[in-house]
Amino acid sequence: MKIQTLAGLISLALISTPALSAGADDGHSHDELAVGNPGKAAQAKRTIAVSMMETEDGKMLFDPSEITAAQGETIRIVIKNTGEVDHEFVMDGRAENAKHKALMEKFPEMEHDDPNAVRLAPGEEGEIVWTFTKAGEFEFACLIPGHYESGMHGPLTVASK
Ligand SMILES: [Cu+2]
Repeated sequence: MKIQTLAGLISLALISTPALSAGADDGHSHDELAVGNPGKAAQAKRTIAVSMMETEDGKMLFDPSEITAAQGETIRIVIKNTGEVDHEFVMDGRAENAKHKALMEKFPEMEHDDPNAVRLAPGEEGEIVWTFTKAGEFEFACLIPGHYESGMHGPLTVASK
């Protein structure tokens, strides 16, 4: 069985738990995440370039190491894997990332196609256009097993209007 989305996997794995994201039970589409929604490229007035890499001393990093957005802002995030192993960029709440990370450890082969995430092979580039609809403290991370612990996470702050 191939599970296409994280939401699908979570619903299978955690049927009895309450909704994971704030958007799940408040009348919005279930695709809406606490961190916001996919945005329209035409509305993006700012681009943030993010690199993902390993260092010679065994760390794994994002550059920049933190991201700040304004509530309501649409940003084009261009992500490049300049390292030598696969990496991913996932934006979510810290608790949601921790759950997702635990699932990745349990199901290392899991494939997902979530709008708030991109997985890239070495040398690849991808992008996410995102509208940060809600203010708060979120996180971007690589949830491939071992990478978070090696340094691949950073704060994503959405400042209220
Ligand atoms: Cu990684």
